[in-house]
Amino acid sequence: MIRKGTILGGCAALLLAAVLSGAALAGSEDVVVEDAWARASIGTSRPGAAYMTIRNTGEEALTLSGISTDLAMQPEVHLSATDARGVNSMAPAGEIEIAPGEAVALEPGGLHAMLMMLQRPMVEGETFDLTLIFSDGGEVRVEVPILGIAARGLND
Ligand SMILES: [Cu+2]
Repeated sequence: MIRKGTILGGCAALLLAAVLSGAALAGSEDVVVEDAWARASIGTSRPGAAYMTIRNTGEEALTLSGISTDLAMQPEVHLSATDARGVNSMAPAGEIEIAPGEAVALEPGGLHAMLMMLQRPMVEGETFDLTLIFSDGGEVRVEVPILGIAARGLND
């Protein structure tokens, strides 16, 4: 599994701080992932993207700090935006806090799991594993089904 040094370092520092202060860690076991899906790719020259709803059913805020998958060399959570002139762009979303009882939607046109440097084509009908990494050091593995190349959502 590929993890960035900064994320690892951040986790270690956070864990240490939590242990030293005796604070309870917000549990990534409280994470429920719903409706994960991705679109088939044409080969591997363009990045892929995955979408899902990440729900925090716990009592404390959770922070999504990164993602990993062996499907892509450089997986990253991105945020798409359209400016006043109608120009689309996207950028790394950074850390994403999910309040207790709230959910964050990764969906076309907004937040998405960007899968850069695909290691193999994303083939319709197959699945791949994506791991959500939280700032408490917890990880949640998600099995993502790959839909057709023109899919706009799970039921569409
Ligand atoms: Cu992106």
